[in-house]
Amino acid sequence: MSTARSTTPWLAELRALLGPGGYLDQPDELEPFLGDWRHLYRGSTPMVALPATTAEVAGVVRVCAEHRVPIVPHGGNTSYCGGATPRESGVELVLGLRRLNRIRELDVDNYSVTAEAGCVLARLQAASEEAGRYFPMSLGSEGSCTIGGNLSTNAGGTAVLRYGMMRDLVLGLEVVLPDGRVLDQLRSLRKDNTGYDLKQLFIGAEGSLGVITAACLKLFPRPAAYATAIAGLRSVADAVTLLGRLRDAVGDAVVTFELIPAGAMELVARHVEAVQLPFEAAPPCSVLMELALPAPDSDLATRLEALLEQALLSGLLTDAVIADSLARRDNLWKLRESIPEAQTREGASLKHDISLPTSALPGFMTDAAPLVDSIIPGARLIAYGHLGDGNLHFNVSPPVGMEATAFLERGPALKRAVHDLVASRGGSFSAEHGIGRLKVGELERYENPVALSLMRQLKQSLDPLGIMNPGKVLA
Ligand code: 2HG
Ligand code: ZN
Repeated sequence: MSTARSTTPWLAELRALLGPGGYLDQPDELEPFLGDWRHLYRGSTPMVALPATTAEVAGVVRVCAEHRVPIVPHGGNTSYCGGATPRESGVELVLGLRRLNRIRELDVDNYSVTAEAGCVLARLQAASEEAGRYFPMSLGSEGSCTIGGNLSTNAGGTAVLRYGMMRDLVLGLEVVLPDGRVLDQLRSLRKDNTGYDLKQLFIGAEGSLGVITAACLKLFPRPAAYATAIAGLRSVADAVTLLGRLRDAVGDAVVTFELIPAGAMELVARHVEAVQLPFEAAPPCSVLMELALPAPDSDLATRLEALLEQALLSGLLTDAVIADSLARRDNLWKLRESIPEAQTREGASLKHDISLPTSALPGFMTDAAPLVDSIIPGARLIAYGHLGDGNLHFNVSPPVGMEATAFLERGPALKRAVHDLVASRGGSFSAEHGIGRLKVGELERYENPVALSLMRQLKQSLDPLGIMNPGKVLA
């Protein structure tokens, strides 16, 4: 394959441009780039370009524009929707950003950091920490996902309640446009009212409008005091009430508020070693909550304890455990972060990444649970996650004993019913995982027609040749 293709002019031009070490084109080297980690898609490509500078990215894009070669930007390959996987045609170039990974500047006084797209999230967190600052984006895949991917999918995670999504953490952006020009808006300003906010166009666009090469991101005071607890409750409605009480009492100190239903605890208990369950019997709902303050505050845990005690006395909670050591805190976090892995180990699952106004979640759950059962009788609904910001991973495992194929065949019917219900309540079918290839049809179905036509106009005007990650986000 590589000999036949080596005569293709654009491949030869890219080899000359990038030099040895700047691309991969042998079958075994290409292999890791051909599939997404959920095994939803498997495509093909003749080359993975690995530019190390923004100028090289611009050069690659110019060659591709000239030869009409589609480009698939690729970060840490942790997309949930196949956004970074080439399609099956074999004519798309994968543009790997892992060599473009420098932290260009960390401005302590300005509370900002400028990093390149291929920088792994955990590295940025560590560099911020070393400088006495805090970068709050926090996700299960932080050891391998990259800043470029976080921006391109507008990542969420477990601290959105307090700090917002990736979009909210951006001060400036550098983007290579589909014609190879570089949009340099790497400003580190908190106030800048100079026309349209162009950077926002590229955040969440999954590489369909250009390639994000670097970003200037907001930093925050480093938390010095934490208080972490898990509470058992009877219902999602009670969890929403608890969240209100907590926020009333300690305001923005509430960083994390994650729902863990009994079914999720059972899966973790079955499949993940070394996690200790906090309660003898799993309550219908549990909530992992974490408060944090920048100043040392030995009182924070005591205040949380008092709040939870009050809630217990008033009957809102059925149980509560405060993490009184770092090891216990880590254990609670491991319990939460292990849910996706535990559900995968259990077998097939059908995932829905939904969000609603937090106030609408209890009513939604009341109606959605019987809906699931009516479509797949006996199916196990494991709706968990970021309750504090209204985002639940409404994931379903098969009834015990049901064949995976028979179960997965019911997927489209279930998806339609769940997404229809979400839409009817003013919610979103993609809260934090993006559209990628997986949800292109859902966007067409549920997006407001005026918004959809504006998106198409934008795509057409920025990428008239249609070379930027075609078939992702928009059909
Ligand atoms: C999480 O919050 C991730 O753990 C994964 O977003 C969700 O696997 C999922 O559906
Ligand atoms: Zn999540």
